[in-house]
Amino acid sequence: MEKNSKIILTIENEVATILISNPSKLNALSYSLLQDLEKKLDDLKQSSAKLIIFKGEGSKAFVAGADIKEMVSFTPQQAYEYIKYGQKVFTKVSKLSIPTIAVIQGFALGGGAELALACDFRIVNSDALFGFPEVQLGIIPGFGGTQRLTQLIGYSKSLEIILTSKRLSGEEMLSYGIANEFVKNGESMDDVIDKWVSSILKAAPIAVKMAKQAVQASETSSLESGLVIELMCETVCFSTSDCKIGFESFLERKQPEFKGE
Ligand code: DAK
Repeated sequence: MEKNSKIILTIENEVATILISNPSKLNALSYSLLQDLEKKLDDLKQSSAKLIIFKGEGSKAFVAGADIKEMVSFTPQQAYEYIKYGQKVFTKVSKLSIPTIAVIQGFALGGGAELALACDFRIVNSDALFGFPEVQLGIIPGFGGTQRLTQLIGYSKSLEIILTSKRLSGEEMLSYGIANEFVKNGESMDDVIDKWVSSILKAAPIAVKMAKQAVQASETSSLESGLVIELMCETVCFSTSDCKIGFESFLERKQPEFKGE
């Protein structure tokens, strides 16, 4: 493990965990922390990980936003560069070829909410508090929040959350369609995560990547182009050994053991 790194990457049983570890500032994101995050994302490309979990250190916060102390003295030019860089890193998160899950306990505010939105799935507990305080600071969400939240839940609900700076509880995140799963009091977050992990790891790895790529194409393509991308992704799947294994296992009534090729 690197000394003084605030982004801790571990890989175990094909599952990578990225821990944002800046607890004295409720895991706030500084510029150097974003650089470290980008480096860890690049390292992951060479790894055997099939799924990535993003977590914040401690139970009080996932990430309480961009580091306000750092931003306070930014000139407009520095703000522009910082936003561009933050958008680039979060786009890297969203474009990872393998599935990503944000586990939210405590605050996910501003840049923290945006990091969670750059992930594919959000699992939250009853302590989760999600929101965009930016307009109360005289700014707007700058790391993709205005776009990703709107793509996820639609114009009016997204604008409501951004203009009112309301904090959504875990249960409300579920009802707004922001969370995929709400872990009730008394339920184990680890058990819920294990369930997600084991069902995704059971699937054919190349099919998982192709499915993610095809679904993502729907956000940026016309239906016509999206269907072409789906066709190409499906054709890739049909060329894999795992496709044969999947079909044969079904016909032989046994569990497939995929090889990832
Ligand atoms: N930045 C820096 N430090 C933070 C922080 C943050 N976002 N959030 C918390 N901390 C620090 C606090 O300053 C405090 O440090 P010390 O005073 O102990 O040194 C420590 O974490 C513990 O926080 P509190 O004492 O405040 O803890 P409480 O439980 O009382 O309150 C809180 C928790 C999350 C409600 C509160 O800390 C809070 O309101 N924090 C700020 C949340 C926030 O506004 N987040 C959004 C930040 S804006 C852009 C770039 C990016 C973006 C936009 C534009 N440009 C370059 C222009 C994105 C913007 C954001 O994310």
